[in-house]
Amino acid sequence: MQPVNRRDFMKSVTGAAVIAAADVHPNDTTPSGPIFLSTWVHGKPANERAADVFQSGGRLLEAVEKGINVPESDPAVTSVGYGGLPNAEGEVELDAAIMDGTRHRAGAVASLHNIKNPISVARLILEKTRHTTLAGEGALRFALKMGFQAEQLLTPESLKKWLEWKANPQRKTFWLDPTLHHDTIGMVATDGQGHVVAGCSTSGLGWKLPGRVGDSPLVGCGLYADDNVGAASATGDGDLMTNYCTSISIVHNMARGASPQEACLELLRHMTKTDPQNREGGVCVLALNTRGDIGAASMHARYRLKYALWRNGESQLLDAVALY
Ligand code: SD4
Repeated sequence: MQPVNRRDFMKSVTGAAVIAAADVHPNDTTPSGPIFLSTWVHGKPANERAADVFQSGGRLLEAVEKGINVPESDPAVTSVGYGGLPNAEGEVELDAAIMDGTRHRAGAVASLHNIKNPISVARLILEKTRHTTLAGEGALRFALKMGFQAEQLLTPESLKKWLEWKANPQRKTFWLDPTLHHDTIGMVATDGQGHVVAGCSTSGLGWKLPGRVGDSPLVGCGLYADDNVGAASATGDGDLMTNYCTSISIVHNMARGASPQEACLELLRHMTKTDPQNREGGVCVLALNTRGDIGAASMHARYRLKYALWRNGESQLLDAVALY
């Protein structure tokens, strides 16, 4: 277990307090205007596309879907959709979900093959069926029925990385090579009028066991949205985070009165209280409430979330607070 550096700890806690304080607007009921908040660097073009769709008259759900389609369709993003790193057998398996905070309903796909925009399939499950989650072959057959085209999702680049991994006798299994970028897109959004949506899409952990499902498509884990409170999403080690139902826990913390920033930190503190080894975990979360206050936090600074914020026509990349 890594010793906690007191100076860093104080710095991160002070930073958290400053942001938390900045996010609290007592008695302020002014609508915030639309806000799009997404994980990692690829969240910025995703937010910008989502804002465009919303400002052109699209529904918030559609805006989040179309925003997430941007990294899904980009072969340079090796952690989402087309070009995502494959499982241990060289097959790309995608997880995604989208949740509407008004209807309190989600659509999700797990272990979906050969379809590059899983968030769009998830949205159709939400809109067209009574189900919430479809997995594997059934999810693929549903997508084909809905008119999606099956395609090869391995790119020359991701195939090369998989072949290199396979050829390495010292290869790490079931977890990432730390030199690889592997970052889910999680997006939370509000229309500024009290409605929230959350979406999440990923190729999961590179070289995962076939059939492994992470936190991203699980309602309450990778994402959660409730118009009574707000929305949250998570990125990082889904095998760890699933056991803490991270996103619903954050939304419940907000329901009890915490600001989004404090709600994120409370979840991280709870994780380290139940198991101090979780201080080493790759855990990053973000959240917003229906008033438009936002929060973002990482468990530690070695895996610090860079997140994208679109608000008032301004698109930014920011560093999340790290607890350790
Ligand atoms: C998973 N949570 O499948 C995802 C991976 C991720 O940044 O978010 N990586 O476990």
